[in-house]
Amino acid sequence: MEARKVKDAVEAAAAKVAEVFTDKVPGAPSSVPPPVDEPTTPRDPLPPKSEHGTPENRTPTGAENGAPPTVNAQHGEYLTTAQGARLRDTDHSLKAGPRGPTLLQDHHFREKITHFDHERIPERVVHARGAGAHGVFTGYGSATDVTRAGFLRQGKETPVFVRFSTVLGSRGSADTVRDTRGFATKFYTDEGTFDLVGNNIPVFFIQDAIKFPDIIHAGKPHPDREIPQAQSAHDTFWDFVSLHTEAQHHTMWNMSDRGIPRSYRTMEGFGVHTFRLVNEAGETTLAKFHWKPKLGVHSLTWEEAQLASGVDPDFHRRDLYDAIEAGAFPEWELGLQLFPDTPDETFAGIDLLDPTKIVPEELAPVQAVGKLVLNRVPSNFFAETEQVAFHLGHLPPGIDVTNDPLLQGRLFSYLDTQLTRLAGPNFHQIPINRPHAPVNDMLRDGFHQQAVHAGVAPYRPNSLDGGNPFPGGDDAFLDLPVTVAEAPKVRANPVSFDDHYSQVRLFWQSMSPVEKEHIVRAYAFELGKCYEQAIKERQLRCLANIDPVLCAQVATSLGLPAPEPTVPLATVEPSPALSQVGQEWPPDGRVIGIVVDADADLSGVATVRRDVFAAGMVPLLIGPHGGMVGDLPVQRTFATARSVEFDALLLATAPAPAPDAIPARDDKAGAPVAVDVDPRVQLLVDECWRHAKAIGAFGGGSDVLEGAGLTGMPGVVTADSATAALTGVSTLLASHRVWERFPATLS
Ligand code: HDE
Repeated sequence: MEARKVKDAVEAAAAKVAEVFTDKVPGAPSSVPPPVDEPTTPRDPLPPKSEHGTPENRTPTGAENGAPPTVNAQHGEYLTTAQGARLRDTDHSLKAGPRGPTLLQDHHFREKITHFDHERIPERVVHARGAGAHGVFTGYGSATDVTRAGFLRQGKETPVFVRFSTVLGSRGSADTVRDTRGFATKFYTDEGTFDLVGNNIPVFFIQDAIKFPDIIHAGKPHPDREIPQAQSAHDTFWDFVSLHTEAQHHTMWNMSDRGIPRSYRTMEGFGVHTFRLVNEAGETTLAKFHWKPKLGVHSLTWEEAQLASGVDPDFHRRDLYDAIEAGAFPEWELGLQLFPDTPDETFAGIDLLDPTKIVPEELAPVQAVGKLVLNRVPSNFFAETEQVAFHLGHLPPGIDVTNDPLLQGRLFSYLDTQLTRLAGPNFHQIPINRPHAPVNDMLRDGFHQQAVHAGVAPYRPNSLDGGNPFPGGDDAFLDLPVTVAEAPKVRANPVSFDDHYSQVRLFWQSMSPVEKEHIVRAYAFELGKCYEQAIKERQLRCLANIDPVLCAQVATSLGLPAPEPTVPLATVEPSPALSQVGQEWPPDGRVIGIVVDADADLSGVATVRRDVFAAGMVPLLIGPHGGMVGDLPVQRTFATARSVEFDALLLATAPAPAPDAIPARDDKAGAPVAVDVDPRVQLLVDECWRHAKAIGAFGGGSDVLEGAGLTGMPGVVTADSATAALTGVSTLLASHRVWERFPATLS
């Protein structure tokens, strides 16, 4: 039959069905016309949000057999099956009559549902919750004396993909829980991919990888009821860390403000282990990797973290992407602490193979060797952030491993875990994992093989493929001929690993009074959530070995006696670099909430808005309703705004309560107290005050602060002009918070 006739026949059949069944049989094809704005013929797709693309693909895609390279769907005109056949209808399954059963022969139905049924892959066993971004790394050239790694050469630019994560929570858990954060970076270097798989905390809970299942089983939800989600505040976690006391150092970092970062952009990153660098001359140096955020280290308050978990569980993810889209590209410097490669692998008495120890920066300064800028949001979460696969064994020439027993175990685990998670050995061919260096391996076949390999001799030696490929060459990775001590096989740690308390005390002693208060409260909260008395008492015994004041404070909060130390308290030299209080930082990407309504000085607001943008910050106007106030767009309303998303608050008005506003409180007689400012704005001010944020007001906004009794208080600016109010608030923002507002009884 000619094409035209087939088409006519199909249309006639469809008309017949419609004529027979429409409006006569319940469930018959609808005669209701589609909504007017649904396009009925192909048209150009909406422009993409920004120019996105996956890293350049250097490995075969299958294009060599004449097929177009695999690209994202939903660009073309017509819907097709996975086989490229055009589809006429994707809204109704093929049935024996409109009320009949679905026919097994409906390939499109089966293909669509089957694919959907298999959309999910196992989430990561740890670090399941994460957010990624693309960027570029530029070397400073300052590391060329110690490593031959080409990506660290001066001015060399290398594309990167970074994934930040929490550790304990499931994929859908909240971002702001108290936890360690992952900071994993994939450098697509010309010499092969380098994965720096670090955390925002420089030490780890365990000294030997064989304990990893134990700490993770203890931290994950209880196996019977699967609660609590993404929390360490429960019995099994504290049971383990109080028994396995090498975990105490990492645990205190978690209890400090480092456990609740303000943003991924304000986190430090650490490679944790000591690595071995090799230069062109073959000389080796031991090194620890550090990421230093341009915006400084900054954390949430515990109350903010809890609020954010409810009002915006995607708080960190949103912050990262909003900042990139606003052009406030997150930046870090990569730094190295360098140590001579001596046979005992220690520095200043610190065992460099012990991953529960830091080397204070005051003893070994962090030397900047390059800059990382994140400048592109992924196009597709699953394809990139979910499928990215990191591995410590992905090392370029010039960087090698040490015998740290935690690192050694990780070298096994990361490859192993991808085999299940990404379903087979070819995960390196997934676009986000493809190296940018040319690949010429002899790996063949396996599930999900994407490459169409040419040649007949994927083995060595061979003569059939001309002997190719040949190993070696000047640029090849060299396994360093490091001497391995002649020693008996044992299941044991070096004696130097036995000190579990001195560096915890060093961390505690390095904190400012405010940070110490926060640590005490975190222990009090977490242990207060435990049920077992024996666990609380055991953890108090650990705290007694760290610091008697800390122990006494936590004990009081738990209503238990403070025990005596069982080991002598270490004498330590505090490391000021560990505190996040006392420095000033640039305001890039900080968010200023501005409360407006029609009565505000709108030209002043417009000026402030422009100046906030000009300073590289983000203004968000908070109005009584959506849409516009005057000529100004409102981004948040009194109903949608919550204090956590603002780093500082500016009040341009004193908005009257909405007619249905619930009075803030009753007087003793039960009569509502007169409320003359919208209670939601009062709540905003109250929370910003409690969370030690800068608050400014001009025009009518000053009345709100006056009414709240805040005029003249620390970190509160009332000014005649909008510009003066902004200047005052911006100055305060540089220190991140108005620290003196927190009570500080500890020194
Ligand atoms: Fe991991 N870790 N880890 N880890 N880790 C994983 O690998 C593991 C450790 C870290 O965004 C898993 O691909 C063992 C330290 C990050 O995709 C798994 C041990 C540090 C990420 C694994 C450790 C990390 C992971 C799960 C003890 C900081 C997220 C999924 C020896 C230096 C990477 C995956 C991403 C992920 C094993 C300890 C950082 C199971 C056995 C120490 C940032 O392979």
